[in-house]
Amino acid sequence: MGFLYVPKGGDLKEEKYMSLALQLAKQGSGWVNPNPLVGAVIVKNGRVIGKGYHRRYGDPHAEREALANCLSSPVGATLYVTLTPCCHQGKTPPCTEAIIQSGISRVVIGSADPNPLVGEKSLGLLANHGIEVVTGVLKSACDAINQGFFHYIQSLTPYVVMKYAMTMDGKIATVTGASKWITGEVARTKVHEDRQLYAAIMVGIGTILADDPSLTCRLADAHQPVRIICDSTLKTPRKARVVQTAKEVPTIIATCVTDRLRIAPYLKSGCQVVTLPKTEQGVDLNALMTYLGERQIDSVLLEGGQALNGAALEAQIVHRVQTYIAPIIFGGVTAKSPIGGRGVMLPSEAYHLSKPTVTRLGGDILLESEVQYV
Ligand code: AOF
Ligand code: ZN
Repeated sequence: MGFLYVPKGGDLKEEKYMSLALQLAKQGSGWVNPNPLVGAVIVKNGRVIGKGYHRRYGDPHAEREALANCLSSPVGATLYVTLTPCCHQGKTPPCTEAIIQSGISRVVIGSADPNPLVGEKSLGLLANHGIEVVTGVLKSACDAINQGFFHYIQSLTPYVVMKYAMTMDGKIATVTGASKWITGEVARTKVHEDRQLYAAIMVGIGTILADDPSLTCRLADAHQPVRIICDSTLKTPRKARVVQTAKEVPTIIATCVTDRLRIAPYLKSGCQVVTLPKTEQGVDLNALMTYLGERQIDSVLLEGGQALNGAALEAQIVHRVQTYIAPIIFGGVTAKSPIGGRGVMLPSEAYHLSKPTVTRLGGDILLESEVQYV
């Protein structure tokens, strides 16, 4: 039996169940990294008999959860799953094995899993056992929730989202450096909610010195991302909030300093310090991304100021930009704009961004787009 490829605008019934699987998948947000978000629904005779999702890193996969939750026998049922079921032995046994053993006769898939251990192998395995396989149902929506995973599993470096809030005249602070607040409450709440979706939040030393932020997600029961501070000359004050709370929330200081005596007090406070090569702009950000990838940090929310944002774009580590725009104007020649660095010389040399989306958040606007490096 072969695979069927469902083009855009497919079967509405199939999409309804996939949509339910997608909603389930999202419930794992923030807890599954560096694994993908995955949801599964088992349907028999037009009734949902089992639901499941990947809850936490290391926990059973969505398919096994859905099978374990089945209210009646899954023999002859259809499994709707947002990502290709795995066929490898990871922290958990292969899902294809569980599916084959369960007697499920049809598997409907959303996204393809780019994990080299999975790929299309699972499709063949299922088909060889007489299971009908359909792929690509609600593919774009299923892909959208795992952009970070797709990038990480192929490059083994984190997916980086650069986020900043600016006025309508493109300023991130006034001429005095004051920046609280630019956007309104609705947008700021979204930023807090979003923080828990990432494995890490990253800022530069400039932000630590100017704002002394705590960089936590203040929602109840939220997953706390690792905090990363790019501080090439190790100027982070020992009294900074991030240092004071380093025993509660993991904190990595990325520096170019090698002097153990200077590093020791930070280690004592509970910070982790990584010494990396230096570039013209400070810490070598590509080396930092490789290091973070090795530590299984699959996604980073870059909440940098002008300097770090500029360096990050120049190092080509940024994959997506989130620009919050507030309908206010600061003016002032020296008031900062979001991206520093050298900048480009000609409009034709601009960084290009694609697939923009616009969301209204209270009185503000969120413009998001993917960076295209040439
Ligand atoms: C699935 N269903 O719910 C998830 C999948 O180390 P493990 O065992 O957790 O395996 C991780 C890999 O399995 C991950 O990189 C991705 O390819 C796949 N995740 N697959 O069938 C799931 N979370
Ligand atoms: Zn699996």
